[in-house]
Amino acid sequence: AYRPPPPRQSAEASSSSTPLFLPLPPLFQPLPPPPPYHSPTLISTYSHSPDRSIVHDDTSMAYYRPAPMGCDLKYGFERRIERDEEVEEHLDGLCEALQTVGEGRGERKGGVITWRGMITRIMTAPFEDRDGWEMTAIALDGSVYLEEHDPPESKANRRKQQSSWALPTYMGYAFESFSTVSRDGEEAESEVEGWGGDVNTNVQWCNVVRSAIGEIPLCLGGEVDCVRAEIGSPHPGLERTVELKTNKVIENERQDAVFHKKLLKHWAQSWLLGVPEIQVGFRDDAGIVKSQKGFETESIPRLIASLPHPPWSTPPTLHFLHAVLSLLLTHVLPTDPLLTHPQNPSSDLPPATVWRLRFVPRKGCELYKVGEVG
Ligand code: 0WD
Ligand code: CA
Repeated sequence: AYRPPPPRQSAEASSSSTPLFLPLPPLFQPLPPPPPYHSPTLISTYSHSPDRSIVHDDTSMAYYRPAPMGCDLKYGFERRIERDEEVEEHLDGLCEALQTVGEGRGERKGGVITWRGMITRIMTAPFEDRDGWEMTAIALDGSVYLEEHDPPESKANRRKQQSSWALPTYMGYAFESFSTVSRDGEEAESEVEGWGGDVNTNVQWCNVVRSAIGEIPLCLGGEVDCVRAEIGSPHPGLERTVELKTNKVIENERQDAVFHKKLLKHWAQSWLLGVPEIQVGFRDDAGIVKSQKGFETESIPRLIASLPHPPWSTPPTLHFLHAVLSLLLTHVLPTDPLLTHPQNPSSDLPPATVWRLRFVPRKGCELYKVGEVG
């Protein structure tokens, strides 16, 4: 049986409540049929420009065009421009997008509004045995808003590792550049075949969808890499979106097993937003693309199930996602200041309660109050 963890000795301890605990579901035993994930409906898109400003259109949408075999993913490394990660954007872009969509066409009340990446983390948690995470949840206007919580220690750790990760991370972006043509369609002037233009990680194209897990409404925003459509044509719909990934070339069984494990995150990420196709570029240590392979998002779980020792399956991920979101709706939603004080003019609303959702690998999720804002 599970015993609650000892009280935390953090700065938050004084204002925090006793954690509620949700254990992981069994991973390799039969489970009842999981709650279905409803196929997502597109409700809005927006674009981050090179200076990170937001425009509510498809300016930053890119068109898929296979990268030339043998392209060098180190190309342009010195010229890269990186988003300033010190700027915490919270759910700004997503909330702005929801304000621009008409009444009734946005989120459904009584659900969760967040980045797709947060839901990917919750879903894949049952099979995650290394990296924990923390998120912040706040109820407002009938929905639970969920965002990443980056504790100072993890931020410091990441900064330490950043220089050693700079090149491999860059190679992912370079593969995107080699695999796409930008909106204006002009092939970037370059001495290298297929280059779609220098990397600027400020530039992103985001799609906002409405969906549900079982009866729980979800509203998700996520970055989409590109679409399969004629250059210059409008958004062809989620059915023609493509996710791009890079991976080291697979030369032995161990690397094959690592890739199959990684496919869980790739599958969940694309599945959540309704992206049907994942193109993986396999590179050598020097960053040269040696092969490419396309995966149909929908068939990845079958591919995994056909392995002699499947490293993951979907039922635990869907059960756990539903359980975590139910926990949020049960405990966080009733602390909505608009719900408890509906007649208050918005100017003097009582403060909103801030909750923390914390995942401990191999154990489960804790939910506890950390304070108030507003
Ligand atoms: O501030 C933060 N810590 C976060 C910001 C965490 C997660 C997301 N974001 C922002 C992103 O910048 C984006 O505007 O939220 C928006 C939507 O993100 P998402 O689609 O939910 O993110 P995720 O599914 O985790 O990642 C999608 C892509 C990544 O591509 P790969 O192929 O590696 O999965 O978004 C990019 C990255 O290219 N990305 C980020 N870009 C800048 N800052 C970040 C980040 N922190 N996280 C992912
Ligand atoms: Ca990608």
